[in-house]
Amino acid sequence: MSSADRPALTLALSKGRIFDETLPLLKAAGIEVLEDPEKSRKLIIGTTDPGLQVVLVRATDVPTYVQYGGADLGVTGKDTLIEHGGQGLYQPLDLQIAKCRVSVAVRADFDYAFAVRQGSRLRVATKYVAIAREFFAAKGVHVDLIKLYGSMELAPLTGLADAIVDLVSTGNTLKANNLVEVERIMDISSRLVVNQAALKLKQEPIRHLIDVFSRTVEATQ
Ligand code: PRT
Ligand code: MG
Repeated sequence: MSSADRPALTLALSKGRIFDETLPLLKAAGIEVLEDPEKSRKLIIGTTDPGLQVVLVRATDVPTYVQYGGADLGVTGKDTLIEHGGQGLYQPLDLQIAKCRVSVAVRADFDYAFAVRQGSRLRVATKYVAIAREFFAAKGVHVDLIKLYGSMELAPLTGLADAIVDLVSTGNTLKANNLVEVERIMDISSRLVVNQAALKLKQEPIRHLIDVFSRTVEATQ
């Protein structure tokens, strides 16, 4: 495909809840995605709008794609955005989707309040190192952070860590692993992020999408 044939806008989404919860916003803009990512192996999906295509990337890669212009826009969790740092990204809109919270959790038999009162050094396993570092520093708690890429719930059960910092939505995963939520660090939802250069060069179609999305978000709150 020559660049002249390429759709004007590329939107980066991750499979799963972000993709699923972005669909209604696109629909409100009169746009339908032409393929189901759970069934197709394609990573670039067309839409009913010839001016817009969707690229499927790992959730943690969405900010990176948009930062470097691999995509013009993307939808990403505030958690992922904080860890990325947000460089090169314009963040015009909280889409109020894929909501959850970042929390501290420990084994049900671990006395977290006591450990904190004692000034003990805590071993904390997490994928969210920036969020955890900032939170415990503000609290004046000394921590050794252990970076993990998934299955954080396992860390306190195996003795790898005293506590985890992880996303919680229903709390069922914690409960199933005999963990309890002891602190709520912040509420999370997903944001629209836009490449700063694209915003200047493709102002009209991007502004249009932002407008429709923001009206739809407002109408559903
Ligand atoms: O799964 P993968 O490793 O590919 O990447 P990812 O986990 O980063 O992506 P994905 O699609 O799972 O999450 C994308 C974004 O969705 C996150 O960055 C959050 O902003 C948002 N989100 C909302 C969540 C949840 N809710 C959520 N519940 N992301 C993850 N979870 C996890 C949670 O950590 C727990 O392990 O889902 C599990 C179930 O949660 P409970 O509390 O309902 O049991
Ligand atoms: Mg996941």
